[in-house]
Amino acid sequence: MIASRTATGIKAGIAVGLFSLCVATGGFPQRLSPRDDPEAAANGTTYIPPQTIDSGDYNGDGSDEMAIFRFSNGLWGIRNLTRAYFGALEEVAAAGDYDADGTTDIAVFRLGQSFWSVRNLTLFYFGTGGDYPVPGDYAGDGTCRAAIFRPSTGMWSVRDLTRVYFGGSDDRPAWLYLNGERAIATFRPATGFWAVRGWTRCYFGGSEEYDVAGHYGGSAEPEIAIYRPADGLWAVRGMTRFYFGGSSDRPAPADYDGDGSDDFGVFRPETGIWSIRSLTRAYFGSTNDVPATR
Ligand SMILES: [Ca+2]
Ligand SMILES: [Ca+2]
Ligand SMILES: [Ca+2]
Repeated sequence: MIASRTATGIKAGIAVGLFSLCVATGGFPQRLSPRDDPEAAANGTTYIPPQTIDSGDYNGDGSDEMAIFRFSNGLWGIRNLTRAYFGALEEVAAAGDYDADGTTDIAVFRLGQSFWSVRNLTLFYFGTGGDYPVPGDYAGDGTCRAAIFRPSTGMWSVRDLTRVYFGGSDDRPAWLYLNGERAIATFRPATGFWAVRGWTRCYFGGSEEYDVAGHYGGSAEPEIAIYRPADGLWAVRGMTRFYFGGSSDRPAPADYDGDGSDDFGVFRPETGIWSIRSLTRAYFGSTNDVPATR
């Protein structure tokens, strides 16, 4: 657990019975890993929406869009493309290409009930309270499948595909693709231990960092990487280290220019500014928004 960290972030107390939402911003001790704590969120306690996006190419042109999800009212904003309301309180963004047509579909996952809703496509229940949504293309067939990681037992369950036990309650699911398939992978914040099923185990980073594995080198093999908000450090294992971003920034790595390599990006909710290293800066979104791209 990472409760000792202090960071600027978003705090939402959800009073479920009243459907009231009180949002405060500013410094407070909070977990920072973007996939932390759906259970707390489901119970109506302090909550940062997990970042559970599988992909971010909303128009299928090969490059990922800057995109935001506003958990307070379910607003999705896809830059230069569209805005839509889809989702509600206690729902987190779970975008991915669920129908395998090459475009990322807007989708949400309702914490606590494990209700999935994919815009214009489908609705279903998959999982149970306390599960982390980990949608992804686990078969390498272009289809993003609903999937959950259950920390209490270490169970990964991919809808209509498979069930695997890997990791446990100290672990967070890590987004990582290996040779075109979403890997079963975990990051343990307490020790910085990474485990990627069928590939590698190593120590890299720790409790002060986000896991931000990606394809920064443009190959089918991913790179394990971390982002440290305290000082904006990006460290890509075996590749590079540099400073880009700051304490109020959320990492938003994605392939913004469509060249096949992930780009280093950060989103600063306070000002709505996106900075993509060596590429561009843009204003899009605001406080209470989380990046909805990957
Ligand atoms: Ca695109
Ligand atoms: Ca699609
Ligand atoms: Ca790129």
